[in-house]
Amino acid sequence: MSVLLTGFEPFDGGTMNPSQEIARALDGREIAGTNVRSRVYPVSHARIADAVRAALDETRPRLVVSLGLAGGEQMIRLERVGVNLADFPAADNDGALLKDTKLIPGGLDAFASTLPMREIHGALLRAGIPARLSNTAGTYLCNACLYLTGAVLKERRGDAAFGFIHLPYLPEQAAALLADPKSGRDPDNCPSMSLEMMIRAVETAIAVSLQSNVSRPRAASRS
Ligand code: PCA
Repeated sequence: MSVLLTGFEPFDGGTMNPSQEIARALDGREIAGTNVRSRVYPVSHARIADAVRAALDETRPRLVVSLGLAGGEQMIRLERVGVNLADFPAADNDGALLKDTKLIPGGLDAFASTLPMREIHGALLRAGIPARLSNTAGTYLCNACLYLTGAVLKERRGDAAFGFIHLPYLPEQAAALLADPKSGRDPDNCPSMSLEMMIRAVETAIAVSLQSNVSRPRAASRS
């Protein structure tokens, strides 16, 4: 039984994405006796559903923790819900700029994360890591990842717990934005968090989820 940890490739002209760095850093690690297997998803409406399906089929996880960058966010953001809507603030990496589009026509309106978000939140704060609960993952690819993970698990009758965590910029990204006058970044509001702290946050989220009751063992017939 494994943990599937997913990140996203860089997007919107960027060259880094903390979620990709964390997914790579933790790939193959063991947390609370469970092996972490990582995948990096494309920032692409056309390709994300197949990528989610392939990752779930290849790893058959008991727990799915997905990560993405929320540029400008000040802290770790624990997403509680993914909605059936693509309404992009910017074009994706294939140049698609979707508006008012269902991720799955006729699908459920939303999927709620089944990670123990309240416990994760408390554990992060106790570990000295700023974090907050969030009721919207936006309407871009991170929301699509959360919604589609819920939808594919339901389709496969999977019982893995799943959820999404948004991350702030890495310090290097914030510094590059502040160095670029064209970025329009306000020096009074350009937060970031070290990779080391974000890795600790994700390790904590995985450990708390594995120790909680929500990640029930699979039925023998499907394992
Ligand atoms: N963040 C974007 C998509 C990929 C990522 O890392 C988002 O918040 O939707």
